[in-house]
Amino acid sequence: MSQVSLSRREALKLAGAATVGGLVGAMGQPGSTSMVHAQKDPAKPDLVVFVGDFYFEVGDPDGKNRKGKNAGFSIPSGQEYLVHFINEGKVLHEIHMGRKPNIGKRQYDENLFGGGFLGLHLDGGQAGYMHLNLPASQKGDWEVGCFVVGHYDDAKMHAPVKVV
Ligand SMILES: [Cu+2]
Repeated sequence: MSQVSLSRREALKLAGAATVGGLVGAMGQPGSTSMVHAQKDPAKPDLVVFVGDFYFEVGDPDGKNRKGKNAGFSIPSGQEYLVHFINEGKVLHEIHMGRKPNIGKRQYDENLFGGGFLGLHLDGGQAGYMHLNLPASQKGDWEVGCFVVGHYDDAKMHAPVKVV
């Protein structure tokens, strides 16, 4: 009897080691299809937003099929949503989301993210991801805007965002 339980424990131990080994193996191969991501795969963003001088514009990942400069976009609530922002412009831009723009403070008085996260800064040519999971309480009309001095007010660098 004790012989049987020992064998069973040994078998479980071996199975556990195999699982851990498998995970380490997958994590150790950046770029491979088996790479383990925390959540979403950056190679498959839900939305691509091109940022430029001075606009936000949705398009296909290859840059085609543009939806119009500062035409805006929607973000579904209640689910993970990965947005790839690509600054194709020459200068630094900020990506803030909220409403009630406050030019003096260079941020939105009402922040879509609740205030803990103000925005993403991308130098010309840089790209970054925002991994969102907005609660249903944030449904409604918002805005994306850039608060680099002169961009929001003078260059009108802002676009409507609808959380649905
Ligand atoms: Cu800007």
